[in-house]
Amino acid sequence: MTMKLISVPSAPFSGQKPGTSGLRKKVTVFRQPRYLENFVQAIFDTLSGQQGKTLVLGGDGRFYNDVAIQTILRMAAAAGFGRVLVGRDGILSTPAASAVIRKWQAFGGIILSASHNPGGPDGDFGIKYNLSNGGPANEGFTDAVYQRTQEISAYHTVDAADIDLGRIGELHIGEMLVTIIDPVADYAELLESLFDFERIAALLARPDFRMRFDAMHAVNGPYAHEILERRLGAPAGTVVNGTPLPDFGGGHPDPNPVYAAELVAALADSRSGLSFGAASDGDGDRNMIVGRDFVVSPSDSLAVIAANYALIPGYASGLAGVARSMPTSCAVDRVARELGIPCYETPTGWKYFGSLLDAGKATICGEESAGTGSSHVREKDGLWAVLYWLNILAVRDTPADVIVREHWQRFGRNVYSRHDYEGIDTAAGDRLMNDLRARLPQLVGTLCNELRVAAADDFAYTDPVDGSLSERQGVRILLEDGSRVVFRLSGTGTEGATLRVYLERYVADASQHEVPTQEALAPLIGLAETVAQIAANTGRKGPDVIS
Ligand code: VG1
Ligand code: CO
Repeated sequence: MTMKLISVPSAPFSGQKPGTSGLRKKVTVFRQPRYLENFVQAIFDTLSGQQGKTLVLGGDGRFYNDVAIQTILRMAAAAGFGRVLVGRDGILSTPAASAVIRKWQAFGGIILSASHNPGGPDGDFGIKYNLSNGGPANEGFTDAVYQRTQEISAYHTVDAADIDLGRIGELHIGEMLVTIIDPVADYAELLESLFDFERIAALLARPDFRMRFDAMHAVNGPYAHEILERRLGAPAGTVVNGTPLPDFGGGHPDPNPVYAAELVAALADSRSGLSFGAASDGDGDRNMIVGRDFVVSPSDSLAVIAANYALIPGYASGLAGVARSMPTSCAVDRVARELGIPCYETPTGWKYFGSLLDAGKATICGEESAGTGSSHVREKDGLWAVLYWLNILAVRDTPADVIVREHWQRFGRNVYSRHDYEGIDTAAGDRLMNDLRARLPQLVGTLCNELRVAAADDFAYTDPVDGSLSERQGVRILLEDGSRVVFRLSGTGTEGATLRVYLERYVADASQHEVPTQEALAPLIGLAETVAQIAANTGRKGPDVIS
């Protein structure tokens, strides 16, 4: 059946520039006529060779997901794709989309998500393109898409009605085949191939082990129900907030101590009987690991995961290397040194890990923002991290907090925290960063808040595989004692600017490991204020979120 092609005249919108992870804007912005269409057309115009190929399509189920999916299906038909694999009801978590692209050797994929940002008619929406390796398109591609959005004069679609995505099966839009797939199956099968499910199941069956997984009303609900409760036999009720809602129940689906406070409180209350807690974000790629009265810092989690590779079937043969984003703590560097493997330091954002993973240079990657993952896909993976931890717990028969404390004893503790100032004035954020950049050369060698500055720069990264250069990736102030403070502006927000201040201090002395994090970091917090004049520049007395 051939279908009528329609070209709709359009004109550029300003600001369609992808950030750390795709284009994120308010739903109200995306709902403007031609806004989504322009961006999708710019992606398709930037591609070449998609004729007859397979596209993967799905999203985190947030408000507008359903409308956007139907629009993109019609545009994919007009762009000449031969087939689209779409998750039932338009659902695919970010790591599941990556798994599906890889398994079915698709040409690429479109993921609809604004991740941890709130959803709903007044919330956020987002869209990004992933390449055939299953990973987010690199900067070269996203820059080209942006260029294209600035010169677009029409978008192309076909004359077809919405299709029913509620049932697994095959349909056509014109000549293009639409295959509606179970969003969980391929992903669950992949995780099952990496971890010791029998041993994890035995742990979950123990009367003295009780787990809670908080899906935060976001996309991982169905994944966690299937994997934790059905395949691994965890008792019903292990997964809470497990039904995805278009507005995530009005919350921020961001698994940190502030937005997942309920889970943290439950693990701190001995009457709950819980021994292990975990959560994931809007699109299922971030994770939080909580022991009894103990939130595991994501940077520590990455280090523990790397150090315990030999216990995990999928990794026991060895790690090629590890990689972390620049602001992530150096805890994993110490593990890499001991294992005698390379440790790569990349800019913030998962797209920078892709080339290292593809080239076989790194096996495990992580970010301080609660993202951990491996070469099994090309995205960070929330449930993967949770299963990895469960596998460690099952083999070592040791509570999570003790595992981290023992890790500190062995490697020392990289005390770490991130302070976020959300929704500050954009001009104020830019001014703060520009002032800081201008003063970097003068800072070196000076005594600042009684700490001597050894080096100060704006992080630049040259990809060791393709040689591409990424500049202005965060201002670093490195102190003589090995501590550091990093400043950068978020690239995922949709309102004003968000300033992130990353603080790290290495403490070898085990008798100091239990000093509360913010107390241990107090001199650095003071230094950050002195150097960047945060209060004066932003008008804020303190951070909105401390993680
Ligand atoms: C944040 C995190 C970054 C992460 C990105 C996407 O970016 O800091 O580590 O890769 O979100 O994660 P930014 O630019 O706001 O600091 V997700 O789970 O929002 O796709
Ligand atoms: Co996410």
